[in-house]
Amino acid sequence: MFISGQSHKEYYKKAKQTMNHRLTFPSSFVWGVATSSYQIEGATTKDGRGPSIWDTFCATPGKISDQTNGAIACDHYHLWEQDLDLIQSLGFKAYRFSVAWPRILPTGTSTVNQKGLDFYDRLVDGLLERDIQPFCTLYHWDLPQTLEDQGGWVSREVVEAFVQYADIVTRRLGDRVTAYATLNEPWCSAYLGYTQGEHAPGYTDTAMGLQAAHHLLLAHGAALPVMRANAPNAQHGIVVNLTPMYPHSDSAEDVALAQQINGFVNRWYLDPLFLGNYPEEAWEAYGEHVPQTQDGDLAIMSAPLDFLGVNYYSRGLVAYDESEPWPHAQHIKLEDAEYTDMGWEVFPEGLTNLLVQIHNDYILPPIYITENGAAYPDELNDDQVHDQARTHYYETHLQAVQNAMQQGVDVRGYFAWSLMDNFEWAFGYTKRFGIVYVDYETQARIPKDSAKWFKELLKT
Ligand code: IFM
Repeated sequence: MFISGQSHKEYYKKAKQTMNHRLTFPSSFVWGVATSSYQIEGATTKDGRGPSIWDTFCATPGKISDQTNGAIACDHYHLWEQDLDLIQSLGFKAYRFSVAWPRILPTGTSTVNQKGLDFYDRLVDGLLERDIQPFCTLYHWDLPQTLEDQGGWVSREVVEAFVQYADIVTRRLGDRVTAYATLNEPWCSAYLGYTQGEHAPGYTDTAMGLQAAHHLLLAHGAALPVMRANAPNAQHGIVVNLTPMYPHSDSAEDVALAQQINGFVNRWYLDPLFLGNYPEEAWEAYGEHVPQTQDGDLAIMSAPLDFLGVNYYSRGLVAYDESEPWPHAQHIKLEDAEYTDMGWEVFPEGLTNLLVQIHNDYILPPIYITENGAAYPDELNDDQVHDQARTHYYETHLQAVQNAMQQGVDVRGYFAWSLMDNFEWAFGYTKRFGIVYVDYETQARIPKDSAKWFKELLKT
């Protein structure tokens, strides 16, 4: 996760050389596509769904770049059957979706909305009928607004609320689901939502972010025994986003900075989950902002897992710069590198290095790559989208996964982000991550060339 020692030129030379290698994965390898509730479902006021923090955030002027929201999104709530047909037609055998907490418990706790549960019940059955394994994430950022009004993830009471919610969903869906993830990307919920403010609920306070992170992992750990009791044959885990940090130069400052940020971004989550403690140096560095904890919290947070979901998009490349606010990091853009429409460097080797490094640093359960993909400014012409750059991204990242597996990392599956273009949070509908193009006017789904590439790949 903290990696140094290879020049950019060397990397690109090597990446080109490895390009034509064949992709060969074990026959048991799980191939899937991923989405999340708020990004695709729409129908935010239908059938008793309560408001979430994202409905509130989107209604706040200036928060979403194109002033949109998830009210309609891909209208998946109504078009789910055709979407499952689409997944099947592309040859994927697994689908990672998330449940919208405010559909199940419109005010966060107590009153259960049966219609919300019915929707996911039908979805899961629909997947099984099509021979697609359901991978269900319980929390992909749409916290019920009522819970946020009571302090959200900063308040310890949210832990009990999450356990109740996890209990209700897993009791209903049970072992029909192949794998449950408690949380998607707790760093994003905590840091982007409470420290940096780019995501809902939009606070800008370091201590709040760290307290939220603590309660997220605590809620995750507290829910696991309940989930296991309700679905004893399902796999139970968590999904984290990991960004391997690289120093821009070999200078002592750059190297120390990359190591420090690795502590904040990656180890802040992995150490509690797999070592049962917070990384010491990062804890020291946060000083007065560290979270309030109680005895036994870390034991709960580090409960054994059946799988770890890893989301990877890019690396971090940092240089120490005194003029930047603490921790004095300048995020470097290279002239000779490729970047996606998000401004994220295309760096497949980072995925290999990351996987090998965490495999060496922790005793891990099997890994699924639960998200990987790229946004590009796609153009639709004659019902075709020639998204060569995206296909190239997938091909090279799959090679990176394969390289890690050859070095002993136990990766069991790969989910492309995303099945279709959708609501990209603070960027609204301006970024397209799908392998299927969505015409938001007509809700037509048009497989891009990358989807056709996957279809061919999966045939073999
Ligand atoms: O769209 C998001 C997703 O919701 C979480 N992981 C990163 C994706 C791309 O930004």
